[in-house]
Amino acid sequence: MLELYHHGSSVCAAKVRFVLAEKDLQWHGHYVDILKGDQFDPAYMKLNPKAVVPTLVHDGHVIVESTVIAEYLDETFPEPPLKPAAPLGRAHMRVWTKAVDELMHPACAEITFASCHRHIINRLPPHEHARFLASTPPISVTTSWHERKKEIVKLGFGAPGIAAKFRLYDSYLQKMDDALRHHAWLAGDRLSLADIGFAPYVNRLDMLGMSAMWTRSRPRLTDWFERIKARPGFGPSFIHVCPPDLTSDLATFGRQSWPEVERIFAGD
Ligand SMILES: N[C@@H](CCC(=O)N[C@@H](CS)C(=O)NCC(=O)O)C(=O)O
Repeated sequence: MLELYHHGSSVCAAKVRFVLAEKDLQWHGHYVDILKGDQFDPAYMKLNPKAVVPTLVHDGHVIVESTVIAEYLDETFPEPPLKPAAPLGRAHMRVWTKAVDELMHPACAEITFASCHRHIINRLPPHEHARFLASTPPISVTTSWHERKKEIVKLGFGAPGIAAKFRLYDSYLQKMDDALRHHAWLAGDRLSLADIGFAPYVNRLDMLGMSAMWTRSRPRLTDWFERIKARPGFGPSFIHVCPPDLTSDLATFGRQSWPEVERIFAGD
């Protein structure tokens, strides 16, 4: 049995849901509301000591780290394969998935909190707000997330370094557009874990109403995302699983944040 601990707006959880959907695997979900602090429940932290989602439990075996989970699922359930057949292709694919883990994800966490999630956290009653911000373990989304989350919840776009995260994100949108000049998908002619790894990060901007970051000037990326959205697993993995109030918060707060984003790129 496959059990997934996940959350509606978690990019890392969306990656795993998308793999499960592409492989047509049945799974049982446990919803962990990371905006209310469910991830800090000691029972959950026994499964995932970083207090993050997702966590996969397969026949009682616990597997953490979304990129590791994605590869585990691909090896355990090989059809259809989501890795290029040749070692060189797999190396190219892993350069993309490594960039997701090392660069895109930390940038996405900051962008999402500065644009939207800080407003949701700031709606918590004072005692829950304080407990929520105190609970992040020392090693979590990043090794500085405990302090950084507090800072971004307080200062939003005023937190130092937010503009750099948007620029980094933007530079990867350009790398994707460039790569798609040579083949239909990021690591070759077939959808792979590289595309599945990046799809949640492009979708995050889309749900924040920030798709102009690629639709205005990156036609290959625009086409790629249309093809991602056309896959049968996209709706169930990315959209339907996100509670309507959270979808609405992402759209509303994202729209309010857009002028700040435009200011960042106008300063280039
Ligand atoms: N490297 C981890 C990162 C997981 C992660 O950062 N998850 C986020 C949601 S996408 C989370 O659970 N955040 C909890 C928090 O901010 O307290 C993975 O790929 O699984």
